[in-house]
Amino acid sequence: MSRTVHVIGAPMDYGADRRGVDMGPSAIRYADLADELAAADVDAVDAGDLLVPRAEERDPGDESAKFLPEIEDLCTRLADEVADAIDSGHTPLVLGGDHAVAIGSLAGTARDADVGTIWFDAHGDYNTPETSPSGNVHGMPLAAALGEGRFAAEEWANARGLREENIVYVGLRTLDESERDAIRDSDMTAYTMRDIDERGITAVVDDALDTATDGVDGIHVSFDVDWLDPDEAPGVGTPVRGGATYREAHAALETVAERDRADDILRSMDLVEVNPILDESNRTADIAAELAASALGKRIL
Ligand code: 5AB
Ligand code: MN
Ligand code: MN
Ligand code: MN
Repeated sequence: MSRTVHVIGAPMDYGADRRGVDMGPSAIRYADLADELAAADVDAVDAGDLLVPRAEERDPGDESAKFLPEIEDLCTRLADEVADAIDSGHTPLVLGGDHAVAIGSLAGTARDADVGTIWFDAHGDYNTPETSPSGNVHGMPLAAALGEGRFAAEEWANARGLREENIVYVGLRTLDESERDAIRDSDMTAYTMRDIDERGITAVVDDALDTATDGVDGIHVSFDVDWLDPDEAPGVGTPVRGGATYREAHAALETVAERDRADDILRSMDLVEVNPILDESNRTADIAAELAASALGKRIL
């Protein structure tokens, strides 16, 4: 039976300091996402973009978690749409927007199910309003989903069925001090770039899949394009050197697709942090569109 992918644009930049990431969904569609999905042999329904009021019309408010009420509004609607798509037997593909949109994706995908996640990112995204050095919520989505710190009181942000022991980072390469301690104290699993250097990307992702899928109904793949090396993907707001190569990124997601073919594990996915304003001729969006296809089963042969 063929898969139906439900594409949802979440053109939000409230969670990041840099304007432009709100144009991510357009850039990824412009990069022939539809053709890429067709090449992956899936049916795709494009549900269009969620409506997001311009950040210029709003006040950032609380400096420790900027635009949190606006983020709540968007993420609540996104969570409903993700949950509805899954109820209809579809696979939601959320196009960001900054990574704060994952609060909505996770809340939706883990509303009525036990869920694990693989977090492809240079960053840990595990700050709370109490620990964040920036107040930017795109550095907080995992803490929000797990109800850490002040997020305990933000029920909309908590992903009910998300299990900490099924959360796996792949390819971390920079953490804030407090994040490092919190990740060490948590039940999450973290593979850094160093693990990829030593063991190769497919072995690391295979282990990540074992952990993420253990005892759950399925997994959410959250893909922050700053996981890629900035030479490959320059269109991001928070670049960090030493990231995944073009082939490592494809191989990582092909490994996810291979497991999915065997065990039907892929429940939902984000592609976030594409900033076409900082990009070189839509290069980062091109890769993002291609990577969606790799995750959803596009094969060479
Ligand atoms: B991204 C930083 N840890 O909290 C913070 O791009 C960066 O979603 C967050 O991974 C990067 O501001 C968030 C310094
Ligand atoms: Mn991120
Ligand atoms: Mn990141
Ligand atoms: Mn970023």
